Amino acid sequence: MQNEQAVRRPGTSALATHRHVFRLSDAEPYQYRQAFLHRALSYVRSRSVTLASVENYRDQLHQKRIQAYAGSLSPLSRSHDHKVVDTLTRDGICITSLAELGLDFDYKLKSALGSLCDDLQGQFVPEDKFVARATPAQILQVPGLMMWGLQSRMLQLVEHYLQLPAAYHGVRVRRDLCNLVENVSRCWHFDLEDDRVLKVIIYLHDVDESLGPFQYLDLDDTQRVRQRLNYRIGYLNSDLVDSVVPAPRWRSAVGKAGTVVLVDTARLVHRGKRPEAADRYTVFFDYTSRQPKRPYYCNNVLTSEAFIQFASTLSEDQLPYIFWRGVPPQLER
Ligand SMILES: O=C(O)CCC(=O)C(=O)O
Ligand SMILES: [Fe+2]
Repeated sequence: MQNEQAVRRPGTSALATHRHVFRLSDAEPYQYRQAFLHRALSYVRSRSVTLASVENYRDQLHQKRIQAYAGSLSPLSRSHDHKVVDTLTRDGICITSLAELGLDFDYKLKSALGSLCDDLQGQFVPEDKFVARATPAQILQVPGLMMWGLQSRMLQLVEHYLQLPAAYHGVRVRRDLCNLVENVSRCWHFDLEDDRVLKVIIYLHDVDESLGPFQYLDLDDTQRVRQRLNYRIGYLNSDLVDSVVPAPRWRSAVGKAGTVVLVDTARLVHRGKRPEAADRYTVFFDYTSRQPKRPYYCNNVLTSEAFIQFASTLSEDQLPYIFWRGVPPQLER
């Protein structure tokens, strides 16, 4: 009190006076904490402002690129192709068949794929994993397989959907084991590589509910999960998804051998259902734009050497589809 009296100045209130009794050394930690909090808050604020403006800027650029590319798209010639692009645009998914697309695998491709599937049966898969994947060498040995995803009608469909020049990430031939493992792509998720990620999934045998169909939530239910679970990235377990979208509303892409599921895995929450009756055999062709939002998530299916080997068979027009990060110097013509 004496101390307080000592520092009280005429005309100041008790509260103000009280403040004066703090010694500088008492105030330091408080000031330090406040300054730290202030700095932390303004950092968070500035970061989110920056991120939001970067995001806006990116969206504007993206729209400009779409507008600039619109004139370069050659018109689709088949009515079924229009239907595919319209359905994909409206629903984020279109389920059709090789025959309906008029892009059936030829005999050589079919029989080589059959042998590859036999080889995959012999491939060792660790207990905690669920996929056996064809190696780059095995993929290149299937005549016409890598090329199937680069044929002009396929690219036309892809680019009409993406509305941008496409990057082709290649082919995956996979055997999904009938086992109990339920993690990563067997849990609900979005793919993050780009604003639009187009996967063309081909079933190599009939796939029913028990054989691990591709599963997805429609756009409205996807939106529900996004909002209610504040979901952006990562994997969601099925109980959590069930609490927002009950399992009877989950959609399964079932179909005969030769079924083609064209799906935007960045727009729809999806997963591969765990096969319960037998292994599932599929071929996946993957596409994004050439300036994907998160290029670090884009995995090359082939090794660089295998890509260069494959590229030696391509025309100049086809190179940018696979070398969207830039054509290697040894291939520049
Ligand atoms: O296995 C499946 O059906 C889906 C796999 C998956 O999530 C994907 O390719 O993005
Ligand atoms: Fe996925």
